[in-house]
Amino acid sequence: MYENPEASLTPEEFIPRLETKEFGRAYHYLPEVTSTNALARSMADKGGTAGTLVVAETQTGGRGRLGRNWVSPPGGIWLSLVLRPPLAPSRAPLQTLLAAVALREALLKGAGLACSLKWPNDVLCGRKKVAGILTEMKSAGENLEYLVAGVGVNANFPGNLLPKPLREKAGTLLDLLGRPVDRPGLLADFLEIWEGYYTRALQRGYDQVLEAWRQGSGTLGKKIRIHTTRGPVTGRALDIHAEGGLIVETGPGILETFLAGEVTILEK
Ligand code: BT5
Repeated sequence: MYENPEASLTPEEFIPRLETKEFGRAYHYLPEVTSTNALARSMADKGGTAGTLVVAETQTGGRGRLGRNWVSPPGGIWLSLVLRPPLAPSRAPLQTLLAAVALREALLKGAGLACSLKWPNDVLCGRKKVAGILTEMKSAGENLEYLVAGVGVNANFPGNLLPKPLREKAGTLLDLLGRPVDRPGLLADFLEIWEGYYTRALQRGYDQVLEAWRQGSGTLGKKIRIHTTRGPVTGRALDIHAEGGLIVETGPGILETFLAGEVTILEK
């Protein structure tokens, strides 16, 4: 059994590191939970404030998009943050990009890893996915009541704890670095950078997020296949749209914007 030698994410070890104003200030740490997103949503339903953070050491029913499963052994960073941005529900995908940009920056700062972003919600190091984001929301008509941003980072566990079929595509920070990362420090940095992007986006709009996403992207410029509800479509990923969709040239001079879907990159 792999023993984890580094600091834990208990409030005692984490809170002294936190320098945010709101993000993570209501901190709920659990050794085990079904899904931090499910718990954060129920807290938000009961009035949980913006910035409420749920972190678990392990999840027994971690969720990906579209009902998929997220494998969450101990040693990862499994978190969900409650947000209440003044944003039309149709623009909620921007919050996924915003969290991805902040996580990429935190990984560079805290672990020295230059990762790339894969639309819409993946963080890759090399060709392996080390983190994923699941943004869920509750809206009341034209208004967003709350949004729960769930982030899973494969931090301090070896990749062989993941099921075999996942190992080719999934990586962990421990395997990449050959040593554990400082999880409380990385989480505190991430929240600080995330809050910075979030606050600026609310004040001045999302241009800075889109620009940082373009710079960190490993998707733009590539030939891709996008799996959508109407089947697979092939083309070249050209740009990110102002509301977070992916603009793809699907034929000579034909540009289509996709708001959701699963992307496979077809070239190196
Ligand atoms: C995601 O979904 O990438 C979103 C993952 C969000 C997880 C966090 S953990 C904290 C919070 N609470 C939750 O319950 N969820 C969030 P998607 O793009 O659908 O990718 C899911 C797919 O990634 C699965 O179908 C697997 O193929 C693969 N996968 C599962 N576990 C993985 C892992 N630990 N690392 C890399 N890939 C994984």
